[in-house]
Amino acid sequence: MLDQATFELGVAQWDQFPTDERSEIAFVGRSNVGKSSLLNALLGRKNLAYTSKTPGKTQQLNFFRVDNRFYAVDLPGYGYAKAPKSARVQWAQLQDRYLHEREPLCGVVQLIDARHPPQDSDVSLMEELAEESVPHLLALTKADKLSGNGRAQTEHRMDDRLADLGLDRPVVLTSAESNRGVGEVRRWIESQLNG
Ligand SMILES: Nc1nc2c(ncn2[C@@H]2O[C@H](COP(=O)(O)OP(=O)(O)OP(=O)(O)O)[C@@H](O)[C@H]2O)c(=O)[nH]1
Ligand SMILES: [Mg+2]
Repeated sequence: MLDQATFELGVAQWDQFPTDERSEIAFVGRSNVGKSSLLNALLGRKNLAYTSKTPGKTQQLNFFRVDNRFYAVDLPGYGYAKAPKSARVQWAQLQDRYLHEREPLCGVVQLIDARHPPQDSDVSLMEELAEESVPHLLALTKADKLSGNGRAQTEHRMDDRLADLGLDRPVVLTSAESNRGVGEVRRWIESQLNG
């Protein structure tokens, strides 16, 4: 389960997506939230997806073929003010279209930094995903940076926010450093693939 992973291709525009109809699980979230790191942790690999301290590392939709069974798709982060505006607009449009129209997409893992309340851009993505029927998991990242109290607070805060929005979504506290929550996210992915 989630054993063999290889980089398949990077996609910068709509006509470059794979055509083999394997299921896809997408990883979305603000720039620097830890998408590429969580993906590596899930796949048990150190550096399959490139990570960086500097936001804006992932600049295209990167497809990783897992167990010859599905694609894990690492998306460029949103909310990164330093990238050229034209590039940001292009990523945003491609991400929107991908999340709304892509047939093989069978699950979206949305990452939010556990240390901060969800930002406006996080909430708008939550609302946008709610318009689609695609299953949606919230992964709160970098939980290793919080105390036990902080972790409990962040979970409550997310539950309250979801209740305000009238949404019911699974929430997992994760850390790519300590591997907290990684098994739980893996199981969620498995159940979307089997469902
Ligand atoms: N302490 C801690 N740091 C983390 C964790 N996950 C990621 N980081 C750090 O956060 C920074 C950004 O991680 P990335 O995985 O590159 O983030 P990303 O969301 O893919 O970023 P973009 O590709 O720029 O959108 C890196 O310095 C990581 O080492 C975590 O669970 N705990
Ligand atoms: Mg990345």
